[in-house]
Amino acid sequence: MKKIFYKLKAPFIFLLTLIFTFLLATPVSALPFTPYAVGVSSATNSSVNGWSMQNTKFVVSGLFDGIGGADLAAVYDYGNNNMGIILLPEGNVSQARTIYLTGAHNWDMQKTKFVTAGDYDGDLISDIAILYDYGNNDLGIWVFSGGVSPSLYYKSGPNNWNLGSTKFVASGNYDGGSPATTDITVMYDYGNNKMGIWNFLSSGSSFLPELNYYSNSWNITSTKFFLSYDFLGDGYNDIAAVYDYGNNDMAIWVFDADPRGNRYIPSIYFRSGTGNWSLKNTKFATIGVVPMITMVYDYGNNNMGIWNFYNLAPGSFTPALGYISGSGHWSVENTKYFYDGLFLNVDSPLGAAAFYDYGNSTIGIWKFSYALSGPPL
Ligand SMILES: [Ca+2]
Ligand SMILES: [Ca+2]
Ligand SMILES: [Ca+2]
Repeated sequence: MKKIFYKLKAPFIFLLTLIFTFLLATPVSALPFTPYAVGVSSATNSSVNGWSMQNTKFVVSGLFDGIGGADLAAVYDYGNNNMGIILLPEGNVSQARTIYLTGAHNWDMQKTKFVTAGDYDGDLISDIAILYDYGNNDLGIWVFSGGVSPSLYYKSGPNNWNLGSTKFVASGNYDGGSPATTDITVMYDYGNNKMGIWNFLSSGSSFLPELNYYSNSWNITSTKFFLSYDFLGDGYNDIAAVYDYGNNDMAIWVFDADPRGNRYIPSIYFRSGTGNWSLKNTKFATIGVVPMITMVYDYGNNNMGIWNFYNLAPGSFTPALGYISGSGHWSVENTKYFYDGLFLNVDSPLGAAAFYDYGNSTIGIWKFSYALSGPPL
């Protein structure tokens, strides 16, 4: 199946580009992404001896082994309450190895609610943070640093934190500081359109929660994506929230981090207008290093598009189609995770990676190398 991806014909792509340009009334520049596969696992050739997508509960990206480019890491359910972390160096399936196992009866996968990655202890190697539900509204945040035992950075205590009301979690350095420790930012639903953005500020060994934004007119069920990035380039990670106004009208809000004022200042950077963007068809949104927000769009008929929203000027995003597979070439439904930027490609430091489920215990990691100049197709 994978070979069909190489058979895309340029005129076909050009025609599709024209069609979608017309349909979306959005500017389309050159197509800067070229996909290639870096590994496909199977029961016979994978070092992890087969791969169950069903047991893959979370996948995060980061610089986990300190070598080369960014890696992927999967939080994997081995059964019997045994949780493992599998490292995929630079996304290479053939080099996948389990780097941590809790051991049987030591970890309840059902209570593992959110997984995110960042450098929480400031040693320049990415760590994995897991938000764990102890029941009775008692939240624990465990940090797994490379090669060492996990450490409980935070525990709210009973009746202090409802994980059911915790809707989005992202990692980013909200407050700057030295060493630069990554903090965890969450969007919390207080009900009745009341929303709060909390930061769990990292000291390097613990988290201190702080409420930095509160709104009584924000509908969390209309919020589709929540991303952390320093859009304004002042050293403090801002938040982008992708919001559905209905009637295929989408907006990207940016919450400008102002840690010296213990607050965020929100504004709309992009709004598609009615009939121009379906968030139901938008499966992933991620951050690029250009800087940009990248979204994976399902056109139906196994036709997948990658859109880049470039943050070229303060206060705005400019959308451009980065890649389109063509009908019958890519199932968005089978695409389970998608990551952008973060040096995922060693040979091309800007790119994206998709975690693709072929069924029958076979996964593929597809990379999209990014070229700033010239269309490769
Ligand atoms: Ca670290
Ligand atoms: Ca910090
Ligand atoms: Ca900022």
